Amino acid sequence: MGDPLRSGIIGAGFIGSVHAQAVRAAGGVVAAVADVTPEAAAAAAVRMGALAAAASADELIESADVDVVHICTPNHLHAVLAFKAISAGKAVICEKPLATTVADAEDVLALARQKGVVTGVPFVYRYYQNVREARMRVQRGDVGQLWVMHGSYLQDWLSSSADINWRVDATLGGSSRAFGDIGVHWCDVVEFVSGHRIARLSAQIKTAIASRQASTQVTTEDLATVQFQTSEGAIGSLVVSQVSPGRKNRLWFSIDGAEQSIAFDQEQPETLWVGSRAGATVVPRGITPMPSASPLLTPLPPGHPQGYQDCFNAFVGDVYAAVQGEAVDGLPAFADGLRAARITRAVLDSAEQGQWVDVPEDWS
Ligand code: SOE
Repeated sequence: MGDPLRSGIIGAGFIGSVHAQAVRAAGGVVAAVADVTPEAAAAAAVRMGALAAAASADELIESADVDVVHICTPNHLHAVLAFKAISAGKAVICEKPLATTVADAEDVLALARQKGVVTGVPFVYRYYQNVREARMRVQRGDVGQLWVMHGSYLQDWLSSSADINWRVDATLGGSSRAFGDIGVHWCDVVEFVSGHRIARLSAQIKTAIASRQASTQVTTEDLATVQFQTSEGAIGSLVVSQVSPGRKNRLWFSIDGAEQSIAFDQEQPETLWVGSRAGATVVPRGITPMPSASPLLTPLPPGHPQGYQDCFNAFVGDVYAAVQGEAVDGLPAFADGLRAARITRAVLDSAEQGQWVDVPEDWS
């Protein structure tokens, strides 16, 4: 084992702290934190247990003490900071969306490939052990020919007009909010499990709450519904909402095929539902041996619940393993960030034009 990797975290909100814990779980060191002001960074460094506070994001990126840059800022800064970090030769973990436009996401991915740096985008729902179990079962052929994939991703933290967040403002969050923030997670995990690609879609979007607190007219959507076709011949549908009272972080999907249906609920991740004509089984996490799976995916024995932070830890562990030259299966990287940007663009275009839209295929 070499020296521990040293991370620099830009942005010290809720998700920045999740990254800091994951860095430590991966055996790394939180070397520096940057935030909106040097004072905020100094306070965050204490709170997050970082070795130093950087005066600015630029200083952190240029620091010789930082190997991996974690971008945890509001969305409009993602691409510009990723560009700088890649140019400085750093490995980069960038929160989603990788960029608020497809063109920027393409440019950032192209530069990362040119410079040969390791990248990651935290589509962390891939790291639930039962998501890997579902993927293995689909790959093994248990589900048979896949016919339909359906589900939803529902939250309620923006369901009152008193709720406000920078994501609501398109200049900070990007032109899509509910779909760009959480709909892309659903698409990523369902494509990951099924192996299918969303090829065409028809979407509608709605801003349920037109003004929030003193904020002027809200332009970003609270709701999206999407129906789609995959390039492998299945069909599907998805409901996305950040205004569904009582739904906290309910990502749920079902993939139904000729032999079985298989369903996963992010809020009940210890079990996987597997149905057939003969009956249904609730499969506990961790009972199927998966010899090739990384130990990061199985942090604790069955019956000791795996949670969101565990998934994040496993994701960062995979990025750090890749930086150290290990081959990693299923790591969500900048190509997946570009894929999400393209699907988001297609959703907005379809909703605006009132027609079906193709999603560009390339996601290699
Ligand atoms: C807020 O909607 C949020 O924190 C997202 O940004 C995350 O990606 C999602 O995992 C949980 O909800």
